[in-house]
Amino acid sequence: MSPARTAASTLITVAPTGAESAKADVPALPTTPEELVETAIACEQAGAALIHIHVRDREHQPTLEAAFLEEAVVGVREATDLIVQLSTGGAITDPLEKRLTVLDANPDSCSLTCGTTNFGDGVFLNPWGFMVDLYRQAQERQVVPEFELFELGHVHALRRLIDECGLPYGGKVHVDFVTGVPGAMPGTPQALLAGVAMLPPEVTSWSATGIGRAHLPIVAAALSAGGHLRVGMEDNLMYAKGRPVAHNRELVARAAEIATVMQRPPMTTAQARETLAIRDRRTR
Ligand code: KMH
Ligand code: ZN
Repeated sequence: MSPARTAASTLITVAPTGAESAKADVPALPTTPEELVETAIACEQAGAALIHIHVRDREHQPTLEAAFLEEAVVGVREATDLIVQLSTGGAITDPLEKRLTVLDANPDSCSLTCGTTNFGDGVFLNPWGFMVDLYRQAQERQVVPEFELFELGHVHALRRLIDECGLPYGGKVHVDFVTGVPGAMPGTPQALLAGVAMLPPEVTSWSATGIGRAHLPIVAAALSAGGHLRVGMEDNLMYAKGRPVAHNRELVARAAEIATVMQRPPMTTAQARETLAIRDRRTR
């Protein structure tokens, strides 16, 4: 995509929970429906416009069961104007068939990872057939995908996906670089910029996140290069050296502050909905 299309404001996504950390180890992780909604409200007030959701069951374990997903979508949608994005990645142990059922919960957006990748000691599976099935389902249901890119090869796979399946619902193509996962693309400005340079011209916006200690360098690099931001406890549990994150709001507020200093203040939810061409499913 061309630098001329750099946005004047910053889309801040919050990914508050993820599937990897245990509530027992990280009590501040929002895992109940009440905690998720409280987090969503606080993060919207702090500058987030999109929430990337993984849900937990009553034992705080990651789940893709429909009732929990629907409860989260309805709860956040009723309480905020955030774009509600459900993870279709789930946990690395989730079967592909189960991950394909996520769109039944009627989200505004869904993640769509553009290929298989190392994921720490495990493997995050995203075979081509799964990507195509999920993409076609999103197109049919008018759900806007966020293409997750963990590897430079995923950028090339996105090219193939667009060639084979066309554009998403709404015509906008938004991608998110997930950098710093052990074994995947490193969380460095150099790797991020290499990915940005490879983006197909159909891409209309991109964001980036850095896992763990890559968090702040990637915030700075993405803002400098005209990108948007994803922050949250799915990706980073430390606010600073020796100081755990107490609430997702802190990460959103800091990202909003840095973006404002960089003259690209946080996007409103209305601007974000327009930027990503989100179909309005709000009921309030
Ligand atoms: N939890 C990871 C295995 C996504 O949400 O789509 C996958 C992930 C990506 O978090
Ligand atoms: Zn996720």
